[in-house]
Amino acid sequence: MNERQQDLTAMKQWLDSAIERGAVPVLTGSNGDMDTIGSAIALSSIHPSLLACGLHVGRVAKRMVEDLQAPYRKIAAKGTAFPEQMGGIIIVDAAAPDQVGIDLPDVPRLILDHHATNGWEIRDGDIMIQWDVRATTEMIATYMLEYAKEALTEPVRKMLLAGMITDTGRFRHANASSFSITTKLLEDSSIDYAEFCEQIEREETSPSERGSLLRGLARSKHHDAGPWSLVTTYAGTLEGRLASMLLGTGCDVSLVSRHREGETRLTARATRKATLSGVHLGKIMQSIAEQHGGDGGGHDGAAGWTGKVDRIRAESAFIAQLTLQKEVKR
Ligand SMILES: [Mn+2]
Repeated sequence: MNERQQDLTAMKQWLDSAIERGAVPVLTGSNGDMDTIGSAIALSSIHPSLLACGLHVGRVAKRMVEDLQAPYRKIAAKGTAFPEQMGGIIIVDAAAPDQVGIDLPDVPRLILDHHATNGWEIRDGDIMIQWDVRATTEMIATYMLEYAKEALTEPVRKMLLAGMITDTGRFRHANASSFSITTKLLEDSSIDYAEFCEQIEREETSPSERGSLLRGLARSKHHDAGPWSLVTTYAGTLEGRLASMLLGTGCDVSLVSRHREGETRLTARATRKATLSGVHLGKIMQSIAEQHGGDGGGHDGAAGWTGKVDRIRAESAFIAQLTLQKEVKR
């Protein structure tokens, strides 16, 4: 048995015994992106004791949940009333406890994640499955194709596909295994892939958000950070989308910062060429957290940090860390 199959077996055993003990909430990461929401909803379809829930549902995920009438419960940050008889809790696509945004009840945990860095502490009865894949929905789909094929209805397949499509940036950052799982999800279904992609992309930008994106673009600046070319700007909203747009200028790395109510947030993106040449944004954000406090981490090509220092200091810390990343000749 290879390592992944061992993980799937361990996951099956954890799930079976947790379900036997009682209700099992499936918690999403607090960013509420399509990958975390899609993962939770798809996994919850396996058994009635599982319930997808979380603090926040992002824009794309919100529309998908509405369109597909998917069961998902929004919970509050404080005073969540969990079921009395709980068999355990599952956390999907969150790199650390604080990325869930609520105080976790003291029950066994199953942590499913694909982030390169993570801040989870594994206690007795907990298991963590962390794969180097492009989306958490890829992990859930792999599990379901093996152990819960009957639950792979068309809406569930769409939830899984949507997570894959968004986390791979419409397959621009895909790899062989994400293509393979995508193919398996499309097979034996009547999903029209192109139409489904359009449905996801019909993400509307309000006039005020468009204004914010345009101002962010107008404020952007180029820096040389050691061997890397960097474009930075600041914006009040849609930082991830702005950071991706900035990569279109041909730089290696983009950084969007935002300051609100005493808190600074950094959002960075790197090209595939840059990550293959040695840039790891998740590690950069982690070092910023070590030096300046706050929380940081993520993937090699997409990562974030949140903390209390002002925007300019946070930006300088990022530039300093990026400058230290050595270029690997390929
Ligand atoms: Mn993800």
